[in-house]
Amino acid sequence: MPGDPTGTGWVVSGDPQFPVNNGQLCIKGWTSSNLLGHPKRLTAPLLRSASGRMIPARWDDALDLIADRLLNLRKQYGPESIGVFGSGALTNEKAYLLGKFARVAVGTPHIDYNGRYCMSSGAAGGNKAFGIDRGLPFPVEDIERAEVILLVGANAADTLPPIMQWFDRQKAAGGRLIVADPRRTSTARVADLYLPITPGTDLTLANGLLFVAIEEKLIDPEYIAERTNGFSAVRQTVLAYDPVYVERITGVSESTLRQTARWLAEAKSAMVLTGRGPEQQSKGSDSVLAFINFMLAIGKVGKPASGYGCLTGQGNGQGGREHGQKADQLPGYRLIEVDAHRAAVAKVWGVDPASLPRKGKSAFELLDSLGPDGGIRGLLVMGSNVAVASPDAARIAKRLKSLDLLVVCDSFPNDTSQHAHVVLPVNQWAEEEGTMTNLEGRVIRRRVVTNPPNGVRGDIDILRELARRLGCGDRFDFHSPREVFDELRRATAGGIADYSGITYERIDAEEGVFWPCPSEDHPGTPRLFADRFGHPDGKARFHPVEHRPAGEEPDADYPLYYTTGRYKEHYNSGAQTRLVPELEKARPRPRVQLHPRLAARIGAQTGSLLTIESRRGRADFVADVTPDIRPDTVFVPFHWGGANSANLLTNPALDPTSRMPEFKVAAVRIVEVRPPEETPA
Ligand SMILES: Nc1nc2c(c(=O)[nH]1)N[C@H]1C(S)=C(S)[C@@H](COP(=O)(O)OP(=O)(O)OC[C@H]3O[C@@H](n4cnc5c(=O)[nH]c(N)nc54)[C@H](O)[C@@H]3O)O[C@H]1N2
Ligand SMILES: Nc1nc2c(c(=O)[nH]1)N[C@H]1C(S)=C(S)[C@@H](COP(=O)(O)OP(=O)(O)OC[C@H]3O[C@@H](n4cnc5c(=O)[nH]c(N)nc54)[C@H](O)[C@@H]3O)O[C@H]1N2
Ligand SMILES: [Mo]
Repeated sequence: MPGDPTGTGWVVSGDPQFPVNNGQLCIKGWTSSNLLGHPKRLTAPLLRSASGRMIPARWDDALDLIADRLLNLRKQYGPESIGVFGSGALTNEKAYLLGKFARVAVGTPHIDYNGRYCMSSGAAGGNKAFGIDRGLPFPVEDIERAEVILLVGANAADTLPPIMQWFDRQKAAGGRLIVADPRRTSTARVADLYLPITPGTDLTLANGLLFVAIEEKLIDPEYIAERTNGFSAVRQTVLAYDPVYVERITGVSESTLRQTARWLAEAKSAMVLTGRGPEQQSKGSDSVLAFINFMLAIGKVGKPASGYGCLTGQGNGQGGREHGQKADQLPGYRLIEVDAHRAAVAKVWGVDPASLPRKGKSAFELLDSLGPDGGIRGLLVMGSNVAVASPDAARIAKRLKSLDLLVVCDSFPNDTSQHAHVVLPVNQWAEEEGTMTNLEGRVIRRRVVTNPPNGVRGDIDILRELARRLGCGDRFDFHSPREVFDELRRATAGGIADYSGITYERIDAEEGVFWPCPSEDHPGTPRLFADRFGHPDGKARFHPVEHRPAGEEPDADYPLYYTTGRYKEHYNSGAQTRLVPELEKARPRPRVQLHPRLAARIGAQTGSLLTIESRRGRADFVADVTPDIRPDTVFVPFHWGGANSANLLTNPALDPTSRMPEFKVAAVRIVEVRPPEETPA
């Protein structure tokens, strides 16, 4: 095919008319066609034989076996012995159906998803402060018009390349960009001001910004009085966060702190946007609240081109958290512990509200309960490679191995399906339709462009067929994503994330529709909070939050901060991107970033092989010596499993509100340094 750079017969290109990316894609996007006809693609269900080998099987046999084992577990140990694990990679339709499957067909409370590792702290902060969680309460085009933007622990140049154009235009228009990150990332390099923050201290930084704003009379008393509640308690708390104290904790100098506060507060329009840096901490939701406190106090939320936003992660990171695959949620962003919410959804599902399970375990807690002693003996995984993505990965691998039944639905074998008893091969993105909701709350469509290989089925078909075998066929008789979407619309009606006015036809005609959209003649809601917040009184809420140490701080035994994140060329657990030759060639393995001063102290250079150890485990990484990181911190990307897994070392300390694990802070030591010539090729 002409102009086919991947040689796959397919060309993936952006739509220049689409208002979010204006046609731009990242390297993972335009090489993704490699995955459609990939030789590693799963094309038949696999069953583990008595000898341990995986053997191809007929669909009916695989589905019968799964249903049979699930029924047995349920009979012997009760429905709570079965867990379900979903994903922000699933379309809205699949996420919705998976939540219903767990609660209605299986009857278990234990369903959660990888968004717990991703969006849950940002979501918890937004819900508490604003009464609504939508990643960005405004369209991305507003970024261009913001005079000042503070990006906290978000490396958008690598993780959201198509969005960077909005920051480029913002800067071209004279705007200022500030970046807070322990590493001088490619995003930090284009910033006007860079804050080399100590890992795990974002909350203190934000309280320090508010201290400065109060001291320098930069706050907006009128806005605070009219649009918010609870400022006095926050004012009281932040009085202790003078710049000298803040510098000691965060490593950000007094002058830089004051400059940041002034730029943001004095601008006509300003934004604070957070990524996983401040969120993936055992105080992630309080860190988010601290930044929101500051933005509310300077009167910048709900004003034009202003506000707080959380940069959503996965393709459907937003929609994935709205339709009930989270342990505490039901469709439409309803809560499973609220009786009125249970009743509304039960009515659409045609079940007795009392039959709906209550809230289940959060992602890490669910995985850590696998096996006979934990009580969850069977697990269905749809769209996550939990063996690589979870903190303290060796502990989770052991848990996976102790299951009576592990079912993995995926297009490729991965580090998790290695432990499975049954693997079911599913469609990929280009082979099925459905909807996704992007970081702006814009519901968009996924379209079919090619047929799946023979032998492959859709996730929705799998759920229907399993539900039928579990005796619930009539409630899961869906033969297309559209049919699921029609029920989703009804189930979300009246909820916070109300999709009832959204149709596939409208999405096509309008370049996506923003929720809430309560009726077909409602225009959708691109901008939230201009007039009111989501709480019943329409006001935003301040929350006093205090500094506290990370779950584990460096000490004499483990003297270094360990933090983790991403490369531009790989995606999450790497299950797909490690299969794409161009990406694998560009980044064949993880490297540990460390500062020249630290390298000199331990006798390492670029290319040396370092053995790094935490209280959970040890792993070898090739050194990448660079001044672009704090001297007290090492950084490793988490896209690999096995012996190269960053998560062998991470600490599963959980945020008490969001139950988000602390991927961004642990304490480690370097126990061995081998010279570059001993590094395996
Ligand atoms: N190329 C690529 N793009 C992706 C993904 C991918 O895997 N690869 N994944 C997608 C997903 S699911 C997500 S959630 C997003 C994530 O997007 P980002 O949030 O941008 O990604 P991360 O690299 O996890 O973390 C961002 C930065 O946080 C910094 N950091 C570490 N510790 C701290 C801290 O304590 N405080 C602060 N302020 N910063 C800290 C890291 O140095 C890193 O540069 O990316 C999405 N896009
Ligand atoms: N140390 C450390 N660990 C982290 C993070 C970090 O920053 N540091 N970040 C965390 C974050 S933000 C995230 S989001 C997680 C992500 O990590 P994972 O949850 O492992 O997500 P992916 O690697 O995207 O894996 C998705 C799997 O689902 C499959 N898949 C994709 N689409 C579908 C579908 O439609 N149906 C089915 N059945 N399967 C599908 C893919 O083939 C792949 O095998 O990792 C978390 N883990
Ligand atoms: Mo994520």
